[in-house]
Amino acid sequence: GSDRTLDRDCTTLSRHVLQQLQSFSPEAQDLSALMNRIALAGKLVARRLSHAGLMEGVLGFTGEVNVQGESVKKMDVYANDVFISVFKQSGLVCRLASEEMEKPYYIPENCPIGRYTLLYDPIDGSSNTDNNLSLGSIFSIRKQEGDDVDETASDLFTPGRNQIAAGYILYGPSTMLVYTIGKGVHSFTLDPSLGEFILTQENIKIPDKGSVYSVNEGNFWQWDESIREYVRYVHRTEGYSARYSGAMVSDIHRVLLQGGVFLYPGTREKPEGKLRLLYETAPLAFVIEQAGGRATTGHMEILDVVAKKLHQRTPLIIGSKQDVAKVESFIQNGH
Ligand code: P6P
Repeated sequence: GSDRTLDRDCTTLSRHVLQQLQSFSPEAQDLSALMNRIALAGKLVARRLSHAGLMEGVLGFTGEVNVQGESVKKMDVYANDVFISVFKQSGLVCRLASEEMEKPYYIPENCPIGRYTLLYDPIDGSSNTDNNLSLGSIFSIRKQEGDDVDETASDLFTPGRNQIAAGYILYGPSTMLVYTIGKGVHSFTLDPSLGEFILTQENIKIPDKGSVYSVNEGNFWQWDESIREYVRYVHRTEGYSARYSGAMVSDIHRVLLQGGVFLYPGTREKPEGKLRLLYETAPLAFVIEQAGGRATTGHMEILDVVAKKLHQRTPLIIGSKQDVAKVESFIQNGH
């Protein structure tokens, strides 16, 4: 009846977090407030993206190159600043680390009491901005250990299992937010008329096996032979489809819902691959593991990898248990 849908429409993200934790402890309130801030950042980015083609200065490049040597799009800069502004007022976060910043951004008024660190990729797949294709933001929240007075952020160099929250925002035909705080994976859809993310699906479970493999086959000759052998295997095996969008948030969201596997393997030129551990592969691994899937470098679980540098890369094989195991079997036994 209407009260059920009304109840669902009132299941906002912040309320859902408190429901998940069945607690109103200070930590639970913190987490609820943090997720509410992520939602606000997502709304601000979504709004900008929906006007991208209509406003001056949104599309295209800034003419700069970021710390990764990649040309910076105006949307990258805008989205990066959105997260900083949103978390500045939060009082909760002392540091923000992102793909767009060489060093973490410290919020002095929140430090050192700021109990949390936000690690994020503000716009993942920014090459899709100018052609109106889907893209995403990826976030990871960790507790701050110690007061990091030397600003080395070395307390971040611990396994991804230490994340307390992680997820992504998918800017697609609708804007969705998918998150976990270690109690399953839940999705919310932005209702622009309400300006709220409304609960769409609780406790999402990834199928144990899927029919989609998602990898950039343009890199075929850059890969190890074992990855080429895996791709030859799916080419000759009935029932596999290739899907690759250029924005892994979209590709991994599809894998979460339909099953299958997304890969970004190492290449000759980049043996550790292209994706970043702390704010890309680790948060996505947390989500997929919580949904019953797996995420590995090919040799170890992503969530066990300990970063030595802020922008450390890892190869990524992520998705349904059986599909990830199939890729591993080629890497580990060469068949
Ligand atoms: P390639 C986007 O830049 C990104 O980080 C992922 O979202 C995407 O899957 C991948 O890189 C695309 O990289 O080398 O396949 O074009």
